[in-house]
Amino acid sequence: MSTPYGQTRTRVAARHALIARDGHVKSVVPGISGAATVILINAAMGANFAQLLVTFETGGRADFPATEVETAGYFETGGGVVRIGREKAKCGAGGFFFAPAGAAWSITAAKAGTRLTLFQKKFASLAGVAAPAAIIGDASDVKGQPFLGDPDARLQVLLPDVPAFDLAMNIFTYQPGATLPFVETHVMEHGLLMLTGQGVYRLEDSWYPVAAGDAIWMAPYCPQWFVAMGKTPASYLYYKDVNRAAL
Ligand code: UGY
Ligand code: MN
Repeated sequence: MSTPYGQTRTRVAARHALIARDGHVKSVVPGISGAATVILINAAMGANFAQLLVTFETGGRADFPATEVETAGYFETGGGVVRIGREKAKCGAGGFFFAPAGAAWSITAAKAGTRLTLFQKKFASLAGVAAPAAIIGDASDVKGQPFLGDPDARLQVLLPDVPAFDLAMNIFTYQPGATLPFVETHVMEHGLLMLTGQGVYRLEDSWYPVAAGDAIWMAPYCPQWFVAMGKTPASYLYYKDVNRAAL
């Protein structure tokens, strides 16, 4: 059933947001052409990063110059050719990449209908640690590990979990009925895209029914919890800032 006229599940609060597909409005983003781009989360919302959803047409492309911004990307559907500096590889659905700050990157030969999520932030370097290198990979090569011992809630950590990286991009997959084991409250910020299935997300003191296609922003210290519901597994892709000093 379509959303009743004049209504939406979208809610933008001061420290969290749920963005349902029905409210998407395109932006023109320099560097992206032949695509519909929606800036789902950014500083205008209160976030310290940006989350973009790019849906390519045939011949669409992305060309980003080398700047202080780093980008993690995930192909939900379709695919294309990813170039980061001298690295080049074809990505299909489930493909992902990390373009470090200081490296130009592009996507060409995107298949029509390709859905790509981008997470972008300004890189925070760490004294004495070499900056992270470019990565192009595929989520099917990353084994899901039981989350805090629960085999029904599995986490795929797509980028190396080492101090050089100041961001993480993970996929969390829950069997129906599985939950985050407790209400997390942490300094790390999240941007999230529901990939499959459905469930209920607790954000601060509100509980939201969520399903594939929904995006969520959680500010630092936003209390958060999830339960997967329905008859199929629920999964989400998410961003997290990591590995930097408290002060
Ligand atoms: O990595 C995390 O903080 C993750 N457990 N949070 C979440 O799924 N909301
Ligand atoms: Mn969390």
